[in-house]
Amino acid sequence: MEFGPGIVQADDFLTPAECAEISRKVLSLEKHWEPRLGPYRFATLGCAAYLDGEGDYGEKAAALNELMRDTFQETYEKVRIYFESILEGEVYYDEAYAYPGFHLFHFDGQEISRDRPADRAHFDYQFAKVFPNFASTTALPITFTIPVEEPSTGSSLEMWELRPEGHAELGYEHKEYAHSTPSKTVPYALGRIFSHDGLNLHAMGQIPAGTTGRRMTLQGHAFRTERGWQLYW
Ligand SMILES: O=C(O)CCC(=O)C(=O)O
Repeated sequence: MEFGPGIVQADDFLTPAECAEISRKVLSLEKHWEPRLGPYRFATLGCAAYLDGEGDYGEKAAALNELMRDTFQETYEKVRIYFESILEGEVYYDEAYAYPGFHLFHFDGQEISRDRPADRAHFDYQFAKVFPNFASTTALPITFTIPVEEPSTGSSLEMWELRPEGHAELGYEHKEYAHSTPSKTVPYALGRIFSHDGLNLHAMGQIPAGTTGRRMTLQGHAFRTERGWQLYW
């Protein structure tokens, strides 16, 4: 499988019934959701390196892993088998790292009309926070997103043609770049799995005015290790 500049691999993955069941389970665990900084009542279920990697990532992952694994075991195994079919080598989870988790947003139709994905454009550099030997790995990392519940206007990913080399050349002013440079929209679809290397500037796609409902996605990463590919969040 080839990843790299701008490449998003998309495949059918979960049926609508499986998505509904996962969503039901996530909703039943509302007391474990963690409100996060950001608009649209942003919350997560699970521990994420990009949010928790500078704090107590290891302890937090350990505290949540049993619950996440017991609840979403079938889906995690399906994710593992999927990546084993497109990557070379063993694909596995490591209990010292967090299992894939969920992004949750809620829209009530009253949100400001000019949602701008450029405001949240970013690179997925979080592997550097949780894999101390990341500099010795030459394989590109992988980011994946599976929409399990979509709001009224659907969901998408926004992507710009900017890679880490260009990021450095811009003095890391990537948000200015995103605001002034055209981007490409990758439409999501319920139950499909979308994977890319996370190293193109990207963001959650635009939320059109009047959007209502919940946007729930299963999020995770794969990182190349000596053993194979480790899945984590
Ligand atoms: O929610 C999305 O569509 C994108 C998530 C994202 O930006 C990421 O996983 O890095």
